[in-house]
Amino acid sequence: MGGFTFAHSLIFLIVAASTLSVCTANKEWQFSSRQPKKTQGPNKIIVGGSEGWRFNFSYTAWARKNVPFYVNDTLVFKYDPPTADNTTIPHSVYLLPNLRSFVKCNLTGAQMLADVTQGGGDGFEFVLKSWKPHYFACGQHDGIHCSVGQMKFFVMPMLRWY
Ligand SMILES: *[C@@H]1O[C@H](CO)[C@@H](O)[C@H](O)[C@H]1NC(C)=O
Ligand SMILES: *[C@@H]1O[C@H](CO)[C@@H](O)[C@H](O)[C@H]1NC(C)=O
Ligand SMILES: *[C@@H]1O[C@H](CO)[C@@H](O)[C@H](O)[C@H]1NC(C)=O
Ligand SMILES: *[C@@H]1O[C@H](CO)[C@@H](O)[C@H](O)[C@H]1NC(C)=O
Ligand SMILES: [Cu+2]
Repeated sequence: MGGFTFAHSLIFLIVAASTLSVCTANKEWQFSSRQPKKTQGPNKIIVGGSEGWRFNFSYTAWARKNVPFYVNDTLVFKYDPPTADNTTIPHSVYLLPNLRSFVKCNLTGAQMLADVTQGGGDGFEFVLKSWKPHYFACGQHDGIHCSVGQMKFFVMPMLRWY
């Protein structure tokens, strides 16, 4: 029984030591992976969450809460297509050329990504393909949805660390 105790103490020490080092390694991994957020593969992000793409919701605040965005993430814009009885407010998705146009909600020179019909069903999907600022806005009513309706936001996608 004397050998038993010694062997077990030794095993206990080894097990305790290795558990401790695993814990330490784990903590270090968690710490180093916190910034930037390390997630598996590209994400699909619904713009506005459960609010979707609508008038009177602050997408600037939404985008700020949802950073970081990554290259190859997909943004999903969900909005009702026009109906025959005109009960929906039609929306669209534009990419504005620069910060100045974004601030002023100036749609001249903007690129239409999705028209009023494309937000239905599973929504309109846009993949963030490049590492540059993307300025999004609704193009309806000459920029009124963008300015008064707050239907604008920008994202600067980061490169994901695999
Ligand atoms: C937007 O919000 C304002 C102020 O709360 C409200 O008066 C207006 O009816 C809203 N417009 C739409 C289209 O929801
Ligand atoms: C819906 O809007 C269209 C175009 O503005 C108009 O021609 C049509 O009469 C409207 N329908 C109803 C039911 O108000
Ligand atoms: C809107 O943008 C266009 C193209 O960038 C520019 O030529 C025009 O001057 C701008 N308009 C205003 C009111 O800033
Ligand atoms: C984005 O996806 C493409 C195609 O799958 C891939 O070639 C590229 O390396 C990805 N870029 C980043 C930054 O993850
Ligand atoms: Cu709109």
